[in-house]
Amino acid sequence: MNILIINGPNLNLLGKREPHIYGTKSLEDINEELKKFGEDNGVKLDFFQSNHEGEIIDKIHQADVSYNGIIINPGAFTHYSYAIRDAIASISVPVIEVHLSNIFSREDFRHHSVISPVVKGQICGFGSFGYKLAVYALIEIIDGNGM
Ligand code: CA2
Repeated sequence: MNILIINGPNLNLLGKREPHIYGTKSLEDINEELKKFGEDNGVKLDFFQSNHEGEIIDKIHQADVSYNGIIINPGAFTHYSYAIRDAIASISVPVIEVHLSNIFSREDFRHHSVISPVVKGQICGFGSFGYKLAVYALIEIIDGNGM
């Protein structure tokens, strides 16, 4: 089973600023931990981060033929990128949306996700553990256990 984890803009700065919101781990630390978690659960995880909307869209299109599922934290694109939403809506593989922070306990503009209506589900507020929860959920979905 192959799963792609996509992180959007500014998430390459994790661990460097705003640790009270996003934690102290760098994206490299998180990905390293997730890679091992994937191996322990029989899943090969690949990682992609970009600060550019078009690159994220290209990756989503490519992933439709090369992966069994996608986990995406679209960063601030969550709140306004109809282009990323359309890209997700155009593919067949299941997608799960993850946010490190609880977007509903923050500023009003973060309460709305234009991505949520076109994904299988959203996980937010559990820090980097949310990516592991998403891997568990995708395993259930891909194995056809009725989610
Ligand atoms: O909680 C999340 O995971 C977010 O997707 C993170 C986005 C934010 O715009 C969303 O509303 C919620 C921002 C990521 C910015 O990451 C930084 C990390 C370290 C320092 C500065 C920004």
